[in-house]
Amino acid sequence: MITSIYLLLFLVSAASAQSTERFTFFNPNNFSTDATFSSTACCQSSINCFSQYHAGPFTGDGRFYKNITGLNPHWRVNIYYGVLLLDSNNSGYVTFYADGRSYSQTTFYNAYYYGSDNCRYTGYNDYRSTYSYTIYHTNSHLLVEWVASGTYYMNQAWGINYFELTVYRCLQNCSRCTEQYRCLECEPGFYLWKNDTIDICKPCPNYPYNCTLDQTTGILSLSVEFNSIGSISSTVTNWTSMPSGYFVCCTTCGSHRISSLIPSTRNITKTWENLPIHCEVNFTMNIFSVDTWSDDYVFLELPDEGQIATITFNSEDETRTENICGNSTIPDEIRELSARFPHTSSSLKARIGTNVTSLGKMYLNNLTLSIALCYDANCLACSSPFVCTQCIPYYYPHPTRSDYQKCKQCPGGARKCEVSNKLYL
Ligand SMILES: [Ca+2]
Ligand SMILES: [Ca+2]
Repeated sequence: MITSIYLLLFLVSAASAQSTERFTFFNPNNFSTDATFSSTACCQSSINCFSQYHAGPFTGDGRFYKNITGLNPHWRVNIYYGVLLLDSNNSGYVTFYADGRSYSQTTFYNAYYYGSDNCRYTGYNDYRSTYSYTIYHTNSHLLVEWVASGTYYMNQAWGINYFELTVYRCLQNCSRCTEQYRCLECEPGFYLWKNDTIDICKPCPNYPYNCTLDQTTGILSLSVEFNSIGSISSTVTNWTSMPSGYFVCCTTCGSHRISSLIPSTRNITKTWENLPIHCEVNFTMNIFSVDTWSDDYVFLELPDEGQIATITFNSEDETRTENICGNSTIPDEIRELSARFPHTSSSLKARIGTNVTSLGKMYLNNLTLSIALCYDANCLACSSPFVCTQCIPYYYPHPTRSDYQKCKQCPGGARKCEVSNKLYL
């Protein structure tokens, strides 16, 4: 959690949408130490620093560190800092660590001979060295440490006088990436669309609920609704019942924790809007047939196109032996209803219902809507996810293989072009 102190400590130079964030800070009070550090034992006003003073001789100690937390998703960081070795020469050294791994050692030996005399006692030279490391880093926290070791003599000090952290952020809405344009995982409510040159996290059509895109098949699965293990509150969004008020969400049927009940002769409807360009839709769901059914059926219907799938149950079926819920003497049944059909409109309205005449007979859960995306970013229509049949202006569908047809730019910048038979062969 970012505290107000933390905010004061950091000077954020980049907005969240930009590719880098830079934090420049130097206030010793915001670091932790294993020893006493003082700004009064440091340089004159022209150099911002603070240091640890040793009235040695002794064997070294002293650690100056900070655990930086709450970093935005990123793939690398640059760390820039300055180490000070003041006044005396000696045989100690300062090691810098990032997340426990050592990166640099600054020996004290150089201070007296090679520095200029800007700090602490005049007549004793001081040495400042700056370091810059760009490292692969993805965690939301980063531990930076400077540790002094070795043998010290009288009247000397070491310190840090600058620290700057540059965070190379993942693309917008990407929660994990390997480089700026390559995303591994999107934030909740977004799905990962991988292209040749850049990965994009696109919002799920039923935002803010989750969805996932299978990169191999090009199938986008929207969140499971009426989830048997999910939260109750998210499962009925945007569903309406006919007649209204009859749709009961989230009761139980035996050991099946959360299912949804559709009372007899009623149905429920939902509309999905703003679907990405696609060519096919697939519904799957579990249907619970409870107690007595006499060749009654459950249907999935597209109101504009009629019923596209039905599933029929009969409680007299010999295979039906187990009681799940309802009347304990009448066996019940759970079967999957799935329906796969061509579909291209950006809007999809589906209705689910039953003709069973008694109350409390039908439940459903784990409803999933999957759509086969036209995967190419420049594609307007496709026959399958990776076979585009119509492209945006200035592009044409270029057949590479029988199962792969991608949009390519028309030669000479033409707005419209077609691939010839010769090209095709
Ligand atoms: Ca000095
Ligand atoms: Ca029963």
